[in-house]
Amino acid sequence: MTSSEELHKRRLAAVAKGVGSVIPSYVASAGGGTLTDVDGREWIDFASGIAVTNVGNAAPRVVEAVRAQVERFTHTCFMVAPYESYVTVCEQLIDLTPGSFEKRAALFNSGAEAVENAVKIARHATGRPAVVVFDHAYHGRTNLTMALTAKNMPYKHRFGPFAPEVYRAPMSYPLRDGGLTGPEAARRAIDVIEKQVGGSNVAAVLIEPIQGEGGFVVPAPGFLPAVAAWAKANGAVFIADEIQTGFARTGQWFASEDEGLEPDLITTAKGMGGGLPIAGVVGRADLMDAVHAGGLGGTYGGNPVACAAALAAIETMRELDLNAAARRIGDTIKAALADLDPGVAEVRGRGAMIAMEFVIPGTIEPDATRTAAVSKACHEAGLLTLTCGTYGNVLRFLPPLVIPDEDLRRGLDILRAALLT
Ligand code: PLZ
Repeated sequence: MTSSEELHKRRLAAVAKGVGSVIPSYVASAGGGTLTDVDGREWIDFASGIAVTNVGNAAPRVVEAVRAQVERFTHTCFMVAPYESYVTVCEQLIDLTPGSFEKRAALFNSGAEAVENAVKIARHATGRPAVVVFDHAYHGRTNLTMALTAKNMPYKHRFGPFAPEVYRAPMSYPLRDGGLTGPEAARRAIDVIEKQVGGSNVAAVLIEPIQGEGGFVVPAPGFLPAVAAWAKANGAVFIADEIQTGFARTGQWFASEDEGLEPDLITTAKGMGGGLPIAGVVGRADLMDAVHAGGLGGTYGGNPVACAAALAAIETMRELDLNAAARRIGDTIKAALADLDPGVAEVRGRGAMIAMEFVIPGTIEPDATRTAAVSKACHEAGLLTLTCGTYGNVLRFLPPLVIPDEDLRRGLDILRAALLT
């Protein structure tokens, strides 16, 4: 097999520099808890391809469903000649998402595309222009979703001008907002919205129930319900971006469930497809059906191979009770990191979406240097970890939900050793 070093040389001459990679190794195969690179080195997977392979890589049911579908047909375009699996995936989205009201769903290819479509639907249904997003938010890299995303480097730098009518409100970030309660933080955000945007101009309030790229920020209890209630009272569509949190990642089908939220619309992607690209928007039928026929779509949205994979992934989550698995993984990680070092301000998250935030000891000043050093030490010892956060000072753990206990514990041993470096 060609070595990683050789492949890297070829890559430098062929792949645009703007596309980065976390590790310098090239993958040969991957399973439920580990990746093996072309040099035969094994990596414990605490990344899941950024919260995608919740059911593991090459999950048996997904492989079988994809193989069977590819043999039948690979693409007709649902807008041209429809097929059953698209309808079934929409039915599953309707069943699995919170909200007892009548729902409809539509399928797309990527998270960013789902977010763009949710905004299109909200604007169309309300006839209003403004979209409210939050500090530290991440919603994608397309033009509209760059505008919705908070962080300049690397996502937005010199890529403007951005789409208009996007307004940013302060987030509830318990470690960094002086300990505001959820309702207090919501009041602060609502003040900004009312004074700077005006309730009657707001088409949608868009928020990640637990922020992903922004630093695994878990808002204080009561924040999300208060923001959702404000949206409802003001005729704005409340959209939960569950692209990273969804599909059993946080120990529930959707993180919104933890605070009893019933978002008007939910965006999904990542874990939904068991590794194949598929995304969805699901929510209130009156909003979804407000759009004229032909107003939503795309060549590949809900591609039959991706739909087959999604149905197999959902079946796997049900059969293996991956919600319970996510909660167990979270408990194990939190227990392993309980005796904190003074440079770790917080271990937070829910289910198998856990992170630690590094600060200069005795302060809450972000320590991105130490975060990068610990992450690098993990990589050198064969543990694949990711960083995140507005300040680059958060190390996050997103293992596949099927990770064998032994791999999880080996990974945590590596992490604990890396913390000593
Ligand atoms: N919304 C909440 O987490 C994708 C981005 C990685 P796409 N997060 C990983 C990167 O650096 O590009 C994400 C997300 C939330 C939307 C998205 C966008 O999903 O499938 O990457 O378009």
